[in-house]
Amino acid sequence: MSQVVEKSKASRPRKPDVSAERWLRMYRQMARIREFEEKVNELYTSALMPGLAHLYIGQEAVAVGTCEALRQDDYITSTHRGHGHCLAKGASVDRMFAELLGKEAGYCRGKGGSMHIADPESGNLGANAIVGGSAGIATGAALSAKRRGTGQVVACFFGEGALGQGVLYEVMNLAQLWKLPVIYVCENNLYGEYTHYTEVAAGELTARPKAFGIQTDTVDGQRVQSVYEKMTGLVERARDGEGPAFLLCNTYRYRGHHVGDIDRSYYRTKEEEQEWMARRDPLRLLADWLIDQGRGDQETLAQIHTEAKAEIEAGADFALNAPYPQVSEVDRHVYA
Ligand SMILES: Cc1ncc(C[n+]2csc(CCOP(=O)(O)OP(=O)(O)O)c2C)c(N)n1
Repeated sequence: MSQVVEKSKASRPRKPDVSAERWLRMYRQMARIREFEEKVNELYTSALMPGLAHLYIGQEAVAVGTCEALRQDDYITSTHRGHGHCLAKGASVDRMFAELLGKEAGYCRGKGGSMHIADPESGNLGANAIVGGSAGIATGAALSAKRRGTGQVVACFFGEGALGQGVLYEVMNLAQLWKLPVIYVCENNLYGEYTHYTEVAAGELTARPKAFGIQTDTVDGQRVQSVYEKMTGLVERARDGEGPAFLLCNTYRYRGHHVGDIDRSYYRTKEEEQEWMARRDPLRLLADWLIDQGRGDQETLAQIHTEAKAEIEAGADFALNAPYPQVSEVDRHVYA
């Protein structure tokens, strides 16, 4: 048995050999998420969308780098800031917009909204409005995959704010004891609502999973290459039965905590925002690298953006023109 593990470790490539086509696909996915979120903001500010949304703009590389390293039948769990995770795992733009606009064609027939998008077909076990709430679901799914022997891996997304929730420590403990195939993907975008994380989290964030002996790594969450490469290794390791991992992704949300959080001057400066957007933009960083490496050119990248924008516009039009559910089914599919 140990020989098998040794062999798999030895043959595991340090860096995946990634084709230009694959990097361009990641660029496309990030562009789709960016355009989707811009459209959500537009719909909200035009009073066409009910409820609120927590935009993922700025963090695209984390969702895309993670989901690209997964198989179609692997699972993810998501958060209140979940549109990027859902799209990266394969959700349909049409059905997502329909859900956000309360239409029958939505993932929850229009009854869940932005924070309740689940898509079993693409392995998305659901967004979750409860901070830290998906950690138990992700770890349970990993236990199930292990017991069924399917080789599936689970990526559990959460913000650094979720490290204030006790459930994370309960599940990390069991995941390590039982060597479950789950990767805890912590997106540190510096703020939980309107508070810098250093005001509420004592010590190092990575000291927490390390205390359980969990394999822990930190990456630049603005570089999709780093997220993808690190995730690929962690996923292979989990699939080989070597247990859970924790990946801290350092990132930044460009916009407010939610679409209504416009004046942010009381908790962060404009200079800070501009610095991240100008120097640390995930799309820009990948574009520059692709061009530098001769794996893409301006024209191709511009074309990808145009196509992404057209797809998003068509999806929003579909949803705006789609029917609402019948009034008679107001309490159907509603469990609580
Ligand atoms: C259990 C729980 N407590 C409080 C909230 C209110 N709340 C919503 S989002 C949020 C901040 C979460 O910060 P973080 O986990 O870092 O994610 P981010 O919003 O930065 O993506 C809070 C406190 C909640 N939804 N659930």
